[in-house]
Amino acid sequence: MDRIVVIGGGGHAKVLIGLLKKLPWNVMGYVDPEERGIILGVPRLGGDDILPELLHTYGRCGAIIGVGKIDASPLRTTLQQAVEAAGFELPVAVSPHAVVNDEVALGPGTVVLDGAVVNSGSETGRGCIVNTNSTLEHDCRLGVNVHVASGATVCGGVTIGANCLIGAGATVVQNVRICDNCVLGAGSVVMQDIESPGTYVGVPVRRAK
Ligand code: JB2
Repeated sequence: MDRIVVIGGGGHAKVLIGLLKKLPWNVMGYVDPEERGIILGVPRLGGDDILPELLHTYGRCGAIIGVGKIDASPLRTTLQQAVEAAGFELPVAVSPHAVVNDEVALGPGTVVLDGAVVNSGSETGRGCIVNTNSTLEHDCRLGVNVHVASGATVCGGVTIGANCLIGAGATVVQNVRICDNCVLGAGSVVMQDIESPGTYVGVPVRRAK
């Protein structure tokens, strides 16, 4: 069983640890600048400065970004690039309770959580989150660090740019294109292309800021 360390110790990390424990990984612990206590039986190993020592000790380790996102921040990508440059492997983690259909390509570090469906022909960039009970329909293209939050529905042929957050329960109708760095509010509905980075809310969406 391969060793893995979780980067971050908050809410998203807790969900990931729960998932990794069902998969053939030995979860060594999590790293976080703050002490978050034992999470589902998994200890804090220290801050990010301990990562080189882990590699030195164990030789081969995976890392997964447990810092989530509720905005268009590129932090997850920065963290992922840092651990990859340090020599950690970046697995894809798919819940045994998710469905990933044919001809799907998931970028390194992407996670697909319980109840999510990724339909045939879709691709994600590096470090995406396809969260609980969300749907990514056929032939979608996600850039790096996109979070499709719980219960969101992305219909067929949609393209979503880097760093976007598709809020919980949001719907993006078929063939729409959303540019980089957009945040879509919970429950919003996108029926037309979005061409400017920003925050969009409502049904159909309007720009909030
Ligand atoms: O540079 C960092 C760093 N920056 C923040 N390195 C490491 N190793 N950890 C970092 N963190 C840590 O991420 C914080 O100290 C904190 O413990 C954790 C963030 O936890 P929080 O619970 O605030 O958010 P989250 O990112 O885990 O979860 C958000 O995104 C998820 C996708 C939440 O809103 C969740 O509800 C959501 N499901």
